[in-house]
Amino acid sequence: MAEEKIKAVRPAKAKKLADPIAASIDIASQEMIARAQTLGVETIFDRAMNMKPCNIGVQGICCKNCSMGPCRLPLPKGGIEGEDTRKGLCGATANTIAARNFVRMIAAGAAAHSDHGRSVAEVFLSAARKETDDYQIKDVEKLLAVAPHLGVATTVEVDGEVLDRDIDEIALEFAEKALAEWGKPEGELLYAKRAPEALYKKWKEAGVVPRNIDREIVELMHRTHMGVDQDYKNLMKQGTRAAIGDGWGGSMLATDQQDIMFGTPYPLHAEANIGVMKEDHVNVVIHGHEPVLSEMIVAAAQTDEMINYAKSKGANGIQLSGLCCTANEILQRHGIPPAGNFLQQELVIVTGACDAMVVDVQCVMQNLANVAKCFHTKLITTHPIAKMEQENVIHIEFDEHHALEDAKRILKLAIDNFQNRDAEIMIPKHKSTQIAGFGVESIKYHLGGTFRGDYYTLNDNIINGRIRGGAGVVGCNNARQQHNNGCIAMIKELIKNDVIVLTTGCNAIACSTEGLLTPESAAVHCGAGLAEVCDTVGIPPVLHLGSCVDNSRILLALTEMVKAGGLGNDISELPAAGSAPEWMSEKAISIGHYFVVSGVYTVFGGMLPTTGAPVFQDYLFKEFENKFGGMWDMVDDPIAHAHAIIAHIDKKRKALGIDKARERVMMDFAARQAL
Ligand code: SF4
Ligand code: MSK
Repeated sequence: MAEEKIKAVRPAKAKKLADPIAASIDIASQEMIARAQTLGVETIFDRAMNMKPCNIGVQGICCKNCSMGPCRLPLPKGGIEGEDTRKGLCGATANTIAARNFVRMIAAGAAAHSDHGRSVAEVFLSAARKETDDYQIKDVEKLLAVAPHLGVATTVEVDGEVLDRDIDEIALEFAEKALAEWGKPEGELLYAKRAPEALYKKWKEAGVVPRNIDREIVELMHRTHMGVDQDYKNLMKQGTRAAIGDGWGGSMLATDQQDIMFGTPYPLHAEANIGVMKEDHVNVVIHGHEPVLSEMIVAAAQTDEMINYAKSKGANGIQLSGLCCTANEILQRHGIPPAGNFLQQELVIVTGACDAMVVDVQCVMQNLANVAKCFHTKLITTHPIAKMEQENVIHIEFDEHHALEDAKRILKLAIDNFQNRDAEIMIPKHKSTQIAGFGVESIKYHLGGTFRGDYYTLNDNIINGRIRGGAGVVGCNNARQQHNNGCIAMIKELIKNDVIVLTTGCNAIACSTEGLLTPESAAVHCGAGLAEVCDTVGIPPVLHLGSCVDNSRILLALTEMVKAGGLGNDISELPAAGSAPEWMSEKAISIGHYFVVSGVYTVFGGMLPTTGAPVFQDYLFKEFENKFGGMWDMVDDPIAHAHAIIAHIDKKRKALGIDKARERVMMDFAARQAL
């Protein structure tokens, strides 16, 4: 019985429990937190009550890069007066320690995104070589669009005549060149030239164009080893190079190759939140980041073989749902609903209806195994680099050469487990609807029109003041903050002030559960100008652009805005900003930094690990603006956070001379048609 299993993992000592309402603004999550507590199942929300973060670590000034430490350099009470004499045993200053820690976060984040990208590139190469039948080149148009960026010709000259080149040949050359971007011995990251010319020039002059994706990460690890680079500015220079290698390299290549193999997302309708699970179906929840396996699970779950097998076991079908960015990947391309974001992963199991949770890489909490132990849930790891030590975890290693077979094996395990449900099922009723699946291409279509084929209409609406500016709001949840509150309160304030939002990751899922991803939400939450544009073109005020690696779509959307004209020559001139109100992962730091060095003012909520080294922090928050036009900032309060962004947008509007919005006119039919 579930109760006996629960007793086996219940902490011996009574601990403080989280207040469900203070822990999350989402009602479904509140219900599941309360249920977990009733059953004695510990979740992250309770653990956050009992373990406080280290006050020195949180400020970024603890060094453990050698065994003479850890050396901790707390800020003196009342701050630093005069010279900062703090140093570690080796003499490392607070600036050096904080910078080393910061760039190691960039290294880890860039490595996570880029290693994901490499896995995709390897599968892409298998597909291009036709070593597998399970993956194909699905989106030829996208392949033809991106191939020239890797120097792959799409036409061939025969006897003076220009002919289309064979698609298989293009795919193979693209696959080989893409994979080489991770470790080629010379040259520079080819995609860097996709940035606006003015930005590429700034990078070139500053010497930060990546040589290849891996090398910059390895060099960061070298330079942060004890006794190597001890100049915070020089450390940040290499951090910049690695971050560009992520955003404009590993992540962008991941997005492109996923689109080519699985299809470029276009707007579609879906549901969201834990309430998407179905009591009478086999519930399979897919969690992590890499879509190569989840694409196969989606395909397998739609086969008659699997559906009939589920029915033979007494279920009415198979209900797939997702968590974190794997959720975003299968949502964007198939309309599979997300069951939740990062902080909801344990709660999905607490329903008692999760027959299997299938995980790949990143953002997967180890405590899932302990929660799964309390119920009948099979927890299945699938990636050779991401296993769990707990005995109840099943490892089924996924191989792209027999991907569909692996996916069916996993699904069968889940279906067989349907009859083993042993706890009362409690699926929250709360779910919402959303329009997801936006991307650079679909924004162009919605706002630019098929014929115009650029972002001019978006720019025009910014110039005329209906849209004040844009914000890329991305990132995680953080158990040190109320779940989803930072994201939602901040975004509502932005759209109320006519700032259109592009979102990805767990922030996008928060928006979906809150109903902000529907065109109808514009009339409820937006200022008059943004509401008018959303109503006219039929888009939500918050556009879901995908997963964490798809932040590259935001970079390219900003680049398209620059190209469309009227808003300056570089991303840094746009009335735009970046934000991660509830960040927690090292990947968020890498994303934040590639936004900054692409010219975007980027604000993080919570705490940045820079506060213990004020000189270093000033370098990031102020001096960086002189280099690439973007800079870091930290504002925890969501409303103040939104207003920091709005103030920046207004500053940029003024610099462009568009601060006095054109006189509003009631739009007649012809004007609407033109829009
Ligand atoms: Fe301490 Fe220096 Fe070793 Fe860091 S590298 S732990 S500051 S002695
Ligand atoms: S999943 S990195 S918690 S966004 Fe991409 Fe969510 Fe952050 Fe993981």
